[in-house]
Amino acid sequence: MSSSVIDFIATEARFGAQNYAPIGVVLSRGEGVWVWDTEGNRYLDCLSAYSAVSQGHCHPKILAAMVEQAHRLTLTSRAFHNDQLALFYEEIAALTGSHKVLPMNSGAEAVETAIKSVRKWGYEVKGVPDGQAEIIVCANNFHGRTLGIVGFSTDPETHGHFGPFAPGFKIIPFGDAAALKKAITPNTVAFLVEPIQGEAGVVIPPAGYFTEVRQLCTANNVMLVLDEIQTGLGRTGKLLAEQHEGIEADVTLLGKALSGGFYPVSAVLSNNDVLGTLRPGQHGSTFGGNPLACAVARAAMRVLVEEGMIENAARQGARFLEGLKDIRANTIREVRGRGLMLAVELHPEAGRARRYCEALQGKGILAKDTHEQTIRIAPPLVITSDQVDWALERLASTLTQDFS
Ligand code: IF1
Repeated sequence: MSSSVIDFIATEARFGAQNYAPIGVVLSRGEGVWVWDTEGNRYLDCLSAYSAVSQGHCHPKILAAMVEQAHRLTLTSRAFHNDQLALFYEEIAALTGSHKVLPMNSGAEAVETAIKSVRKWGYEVKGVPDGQAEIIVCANNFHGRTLGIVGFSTDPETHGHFGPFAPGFKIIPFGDAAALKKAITPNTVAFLVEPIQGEAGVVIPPAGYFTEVRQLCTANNVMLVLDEIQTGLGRTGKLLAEQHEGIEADVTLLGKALSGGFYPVSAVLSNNDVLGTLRPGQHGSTFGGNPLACAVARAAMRVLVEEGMIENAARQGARFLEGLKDIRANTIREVRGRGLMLAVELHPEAGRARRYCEALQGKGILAKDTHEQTIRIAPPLVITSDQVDWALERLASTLTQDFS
């Protein structure tokens, strides 16, 4: 590594909390599917900032919208109206078929907002005794890093030594509708779940699972809250992952690509009166729904649709998945994916996925491992067939490499 790269990394090590262990690359520029490091080396980004840069790095139309709005008005607080929020509401509601919207900033804030809202709905509409609301979640979930959320994580790395935690959460296996049926009680207000478990390693539930989940939630007056913060906005080849299952959530959470990677923007979307239970002064955020966030999100949603990124994700995702499945390598235990949300799980004896990610970096691909044995593959939704084939060549040569 040249001295400038080591300086950046050494300085981060000197001053920064060590809550990440990044791959050894210092990025300085991004455009579309490509990013460049400070040495001028080019990489195909197969992480997309965990699906926040789905529209491609530095999308010119989102940038233009951000600059134009930044010259005019960035933040007013919600103490006053602004001329972007209503337009954002109209456009996100039309796009997703939602009736009520609550804008926040990070994904975790959207999740926390949903938890507060469904509890409030439980007490004030469903009639659950105060303080006894139960929310069902799945093992191996990932919904963010706030204290409330890590309290119902099953990953010791995520919740270890952060207690004590809030009560009122039940954990069941993902993909098991019978377990959900058994866990529901009269005090259950919601089932919070990812349509596909991302951090767990792109875990796709059995066909028909969400049809049963939808029926169980409806029959028991339980709100189905789908965390589409990673799966949403085209990542799986449809606008929302729920569409693969032909169901509709009661509450949908969006984040990440809602801003195309330009700005933290998240939203809680509801098709019923869950959000209607909130009264002025009962929830809020300094930056939630600010004009800059709304202008950026409007442009991010517009280019996603107008430039056919969702359809491209379906097309290129199918190509990518087939190409990964064609790789003959005894290191591969399983290849999984839907749209451009893909993962390669390695056999334990193949060694840690991190080593393969480091080898991929040397071949011009940036990918991230998850839970030791799995390599996630999630390029921007603008990827072309040639770029998919380019990436597959390098993945094949890396995965057939013997790291013993
Ligand atoms: C990190 C993971 C992915 C999410 C889902 C809510 C959130 C996330 C389904 C919270 C965020 C990020 C967080 C980031 C890495 C990344 C991640 F590895 F942590 F688990 F994508 F899989 N729901 N995921 O995936 O959104 O508050 O971050 O805006 O914490 O390292 P956020």
